[in-house]
Amino acid sequence: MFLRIDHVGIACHNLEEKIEFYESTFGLVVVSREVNEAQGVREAMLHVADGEGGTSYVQLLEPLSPETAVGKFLAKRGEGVHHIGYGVADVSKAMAEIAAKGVRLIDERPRHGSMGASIAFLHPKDVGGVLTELVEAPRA
Ligand code: V0V
Ligand code: CO
Repeated sequence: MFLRIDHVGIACHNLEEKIEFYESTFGLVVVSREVNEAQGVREAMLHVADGEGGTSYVQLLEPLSPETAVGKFLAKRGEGVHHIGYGVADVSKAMAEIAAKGVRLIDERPRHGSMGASIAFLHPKDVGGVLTELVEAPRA
């Protein structure tokens, strides 16, 4: 079902500081910066590697306010890994297949994600405590 790990989402208080850390420590390069009002985040995608199944990134996430998903996460747990995003060929099809196995979908239909992707989240309580995102990259 999954083509690759598309990205690992990491919650942080200060996006610019974290970008600087990932650039200077690991030599990663920012390929996209966006504000996603619907998801309540300011985010950056840093390129990690290109594989057979596509490209993998680190996604750094700063909340737009304390009431957002990432804002609440930071208050409860502090900075760290927030979610795993898996690449899929068809997000609607993957949602239907996964829902049929009894895993709760947070999103009833796909949402707009980073760099033109279609995304959907699965509830962490049904995935062993891991917030899980499905990512369908736009057609090249
Ligand atoms: C919350 N919980 C988590 C979690 N966030 N567990 C694992 N990983 C996380 N990231 C746990 C939390 O500890 C609670 O467990 C329980 O879920 C309910 O959490 P809550 O703080 O009361 O918050 P809720 O229920 O209001 O919201 C939680 C959910 C929410 C997961 C439903 O964060 C959500 O809808 N997330 C999906 C959207 C999102 O995260 N967007 C930001 C990334 P206990 O304490 O009761 O045991 S946007 C993105 O990735 C983009 C744009 C992209 O990739 O392109
Ligand atoms: Co994400």
